[in-house]
Amino acid sequence: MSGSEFQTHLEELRTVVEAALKAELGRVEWPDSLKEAVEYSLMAGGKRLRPVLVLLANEVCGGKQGEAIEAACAIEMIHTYSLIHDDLPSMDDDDFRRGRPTNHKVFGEALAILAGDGLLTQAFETISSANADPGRVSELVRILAIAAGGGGMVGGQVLDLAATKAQSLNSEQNDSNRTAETRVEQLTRIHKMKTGALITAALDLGAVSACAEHENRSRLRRYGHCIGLAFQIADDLLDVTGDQTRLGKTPGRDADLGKLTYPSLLGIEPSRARAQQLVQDACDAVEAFGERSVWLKELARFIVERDH
Ligand code: GRG
Repeated sequence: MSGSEFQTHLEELRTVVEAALKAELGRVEWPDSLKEAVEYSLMAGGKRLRPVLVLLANEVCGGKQGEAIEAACAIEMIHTYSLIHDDLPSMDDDDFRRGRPTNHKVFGEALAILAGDGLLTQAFETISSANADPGRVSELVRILAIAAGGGGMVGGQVLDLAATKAQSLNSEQNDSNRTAETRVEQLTRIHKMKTGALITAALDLGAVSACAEHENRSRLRRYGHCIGLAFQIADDLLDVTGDQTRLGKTPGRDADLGKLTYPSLLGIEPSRARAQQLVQDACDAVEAFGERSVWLKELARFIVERDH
């Protein structure tokens, strides 16, 4: 399979996701202002990585796309809500996202918070109408809730905010008690929760949609764990080396906010090497799927080679 075949397949899956998200938004009866604010962020492009992972995991387990599409939409809704809230002045305070001004810059803070809330709750309505038997639907809901909640993304965000605050206090006091290795461990824990939990859940949702057996679910979760961390390292590297036009957001924010990042702790080249090793581990995790694992392997490589 060539790189262009992979890009074509990726584009096909993104088109399916875009159409399904648009249809979901079309169904809701919300105040116009809320719908406009939600549509502004949800339909602003983005790589659609998480829903594509749901569809690829479903595909590799021999499932039908129609049984995974609600889970794919739901996870993208959760992801978009997290970006809207993350950009708020009380969090990362960012002005630019997905190539346009952030939600609160256009609609104001109150509506941006409510747009996030609307997306979070809609995600659960959407996933609960998945085309599956009730036992499987409840498992899908459970996977998404655990990954998005306090033990996953929300908890990771809390730890990240606390670490950023501590980091700025420590640097003021020139506290060098903690070793780089301890900080890398701390950073890895934060990212496993903040970014990794949702990425791993995407794989599991796809597998459950396809009624995958226990071993295949474990393989996909292992793959998700590796690409989740690789994704975060790549994101940190892009913040140092990326270009605003391609990124669609402001580079250099991590340094401005005094955030712990892999390049600041390990250096640029060792961070790249770590990401490459994780990609290799991810590919090994799905080796047992044989030929069918090809798209997942390509996606793992794309995650670290991307420029946005
Ligand atoms: C506010 C509850 C709450 C959580 C926020 C994930 C997160 C938690 C915030 C995002 C902050 C951030 C920029 C993290 C770096 C990794 C990341 C999730 C990048 C954005 O995801 P992409 O690159 O974005 O998949 P697109 O726009 O392509 O969907």
